[in-house]
Amino acid sequence: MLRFLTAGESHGKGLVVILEGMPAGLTLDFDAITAQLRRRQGGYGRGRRMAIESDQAEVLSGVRSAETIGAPIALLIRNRDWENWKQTMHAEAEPPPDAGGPVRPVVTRPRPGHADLAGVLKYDRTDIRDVLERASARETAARVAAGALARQLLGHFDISIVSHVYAINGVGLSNPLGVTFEEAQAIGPDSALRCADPQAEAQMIAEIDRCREAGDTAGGAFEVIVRGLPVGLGSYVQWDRKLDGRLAQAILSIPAIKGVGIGIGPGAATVPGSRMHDEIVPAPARVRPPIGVARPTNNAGGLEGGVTNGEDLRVSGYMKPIATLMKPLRSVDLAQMTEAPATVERSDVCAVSAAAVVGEAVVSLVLADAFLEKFSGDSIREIEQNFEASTRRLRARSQKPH
Ligand code: EPS
Repeated sequence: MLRFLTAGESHGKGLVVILEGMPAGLTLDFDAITAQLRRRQGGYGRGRRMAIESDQAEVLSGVRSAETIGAPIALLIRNRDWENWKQTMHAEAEPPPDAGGPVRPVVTRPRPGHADLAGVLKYDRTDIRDVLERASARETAARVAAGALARQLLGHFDISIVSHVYAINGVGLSNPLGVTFEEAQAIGPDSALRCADPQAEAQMIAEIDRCREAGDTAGGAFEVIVRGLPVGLGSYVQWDRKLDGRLAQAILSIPAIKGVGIGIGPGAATVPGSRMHDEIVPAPARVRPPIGVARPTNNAGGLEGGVTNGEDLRVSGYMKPIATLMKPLRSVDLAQMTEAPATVERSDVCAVSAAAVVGEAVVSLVLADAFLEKFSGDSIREIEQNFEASTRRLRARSQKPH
């Protein structure tokens, strides 16, 4: 229903995303796209690159007078750093006459943990730069821009997406489910790490400082929480329609993410059924979702059978430490086939808070796709009618028989 492709290198001219399947008639807020891009750029532990970039998405197509027209929406995010990379990254056979920046040497020493080695072997390249430029997490800016549009579609139906970072290198909160939607929503735009608990955040910041001083890097964990989802997105009837599987693919496609959890996540393997499953109790006054029942707990994270059940959706992502270490690990110089320290490039020490924002974006894209599947229509008006009819049906069946 909703699909997208991105293009662009980290130090190329810019990033492009084409999003297809957005219905016509949605009024877009361009400032809200910029706000999401800014959120992704922030966070304690980011490197000097983020001081250079000030990401902004130019809308190239699919929108007229701030309203979607049903056509593919193309967005362009220019790389400000391009000016310093023209000599190295020009597309033409020869550098253009105005080419700025130094001519950078060929990169031949792959970083353990990066796509460097597998990439040069797969694509038969000699310069690792041909790999690292596209494998770079800079690409996630394009996904955040597309995700900001998906978020606006969901927001039209009162669905809200938030996130919080809860651990860095194992330091922080042990149970993300203890953080409520409201607490995650209250995290301000200037928050250093986007953690809901100030004490835990101070410890996490100290851990990043410790890593930076040691020439090391840090990974961590975040959780995305979604409120207001209708019941019945996704399906159990076929493997590729299960919403938990689709969300897992989206989260694992974020660079450096090595694990994903839904609700209690891997903890589900450690508790008996009586402590795992969320009991069902009558909730006659509940307006949304209009199903007449609620759950005192939400270990399932809002999904049962791969279908949304009306509770908050809770999806966590586990990020490995950044692969560029200032104190490099052992590697091999592929030009000489001799032992050599891995390449050291300007990089981040920790980017978990950025990954959380990317997590929100990819979750928004998957949910908007599932939403359009269930309430499908070419225009917002058509989708509204389908959504309202479904809500009426659910409300009617949740009434007590007289
Ligand atoms: C990245 C390395 C750093 C990060 C970059 C991802 O960039 P640079 O090599 O220019 O210092 O800052 O992330 C971004 C540019 C971004 O927008 O998130 C890497 O090697 O993946």
